[in-house]
Amino acid sequence: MKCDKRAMLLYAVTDRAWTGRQSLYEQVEAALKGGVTCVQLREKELDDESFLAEAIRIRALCKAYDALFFINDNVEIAMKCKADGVHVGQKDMQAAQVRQIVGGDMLIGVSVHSVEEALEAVKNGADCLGAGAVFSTSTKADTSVLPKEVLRDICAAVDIPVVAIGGIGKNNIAQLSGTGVDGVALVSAIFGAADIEGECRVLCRLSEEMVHGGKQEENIQ
Ligand code: TZP
Ligand code: MG
Repeated sequence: MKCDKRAMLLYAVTDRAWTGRQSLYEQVEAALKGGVTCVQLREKELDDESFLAEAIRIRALCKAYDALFFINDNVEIAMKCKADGVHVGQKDMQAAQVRQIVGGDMLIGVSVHSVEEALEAVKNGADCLGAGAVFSTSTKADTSVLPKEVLRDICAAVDIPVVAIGGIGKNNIAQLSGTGVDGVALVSAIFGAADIEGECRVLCRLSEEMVHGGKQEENIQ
C-alpha cells in the first residue's frame, strides 16, 4: 500500500485562525513534538508566494519529525514544495486529473461523504480518504454530519486508509471505535489548544486506543 495506515493516526489540518501568540510554524512544530503523524497545510487566504514559502518551511519540519506532509487543494504548490501528498475535496480538482499532473509517486487524499464517493475516489487513484464531518463543527461551513454507519460502510468498502474528520476532540474520539477508521484529522482541537504539544500527546494515545483497542482485544481471545 502506498499510503501507510499508521501515518493517519493523528492528522493535523492547519488553520491560521488560532495563530497570534505563536506562529503557524511554531504551532505545527508543537503538534509534531506531541506526536502528530501527518500534517496538512490548509491555506484559504494566503497568496501563492507566501503559501509556497510557508509550505517549503513546514515541509522540512515534517521531514525532521518523520511525519507525512500534505497540501490542501493546491496541486502546483504541492509539487513545488515536494509534499508527500495533496488533498482535494469533492469541489476541487478530480483525483484522476490530479494524478495526471502529479505523476505516480505523490499521495492523493480525497474528502468523501458516501460509499459512492469513496469508490469513485479509489477508482480515480486516491491513496487515502478523509470522511466527515463525523461530528458537528463550526470550523468548516457547509458540512453535515455523516452517520457512523456510513463511516463504517466507507471503511469496509475500500482498502486504502480512511481518516475521520470534523468536530473530533478528546471527548468523542472513542465514539469512532469499531468504524474501521485508521485515524483522526483535527483542526480546532489541536490548533485551538493552549498547550498544543500536550494536547497532541493525549489525542495520539486516544486515537491509538480507538484504532487498535478492539483489534488488540480480538488478538488476545
Ligand atoms: N473537512 C470536514 S470537517 C472539517 C474539514 C476541513 C473541519 C474540521 O475542523 P475541526 O475543528 O476539527 O472540527
Ligand atoms: Mg478543498
